[in-house]
Amino acid sequence: MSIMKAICVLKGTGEVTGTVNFEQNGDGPVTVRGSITGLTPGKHGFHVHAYGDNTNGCISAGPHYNPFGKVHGGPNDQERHVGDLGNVEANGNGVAVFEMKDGQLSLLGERSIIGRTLVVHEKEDDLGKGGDEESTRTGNAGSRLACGVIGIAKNETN
Ligand SMILES: [Cu+2]
Ligand SMILES: [Zn+2]
Repeated sequence: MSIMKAICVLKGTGEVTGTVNFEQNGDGPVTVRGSITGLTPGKHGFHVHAYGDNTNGCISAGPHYNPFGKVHGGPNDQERHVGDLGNVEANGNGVAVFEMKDGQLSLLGERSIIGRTLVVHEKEDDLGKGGDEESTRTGNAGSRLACGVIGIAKNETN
């Protein structure tokens, strides 16, 4: 089995910065580990967005990555965008340290997330359960605080 690794450095127009590492063994689930600083305490929506375009900042990354034409959801839902990673939670100092394992992300093949944009949001993602139309598209996660294009990281085989 080969291990594929990817990395993303998050930056925005404000204080929020972070680094996120991705790792996939063969075609298994992707482990996502990272830390983000400069957040307000509490939960913040966290997604892979469709495009690796930051021309006009994080907004150019487009909507959540959704190759199967599904409705927005949470990471543990069947009905979700591939890019829906739920929330990261910042402590009282505004620091979020997290590790998650996701079975829908891939670093390989035609639905690889490499070259797409990772975004952390202003507000909590309601995971599609907010009861309004925006909830089924974005989870009402608000503005995009910081983002970065997911790139190939150094590993054993490259
Ligand atoms: Cu997002
Ligand atoms: Zn979504």
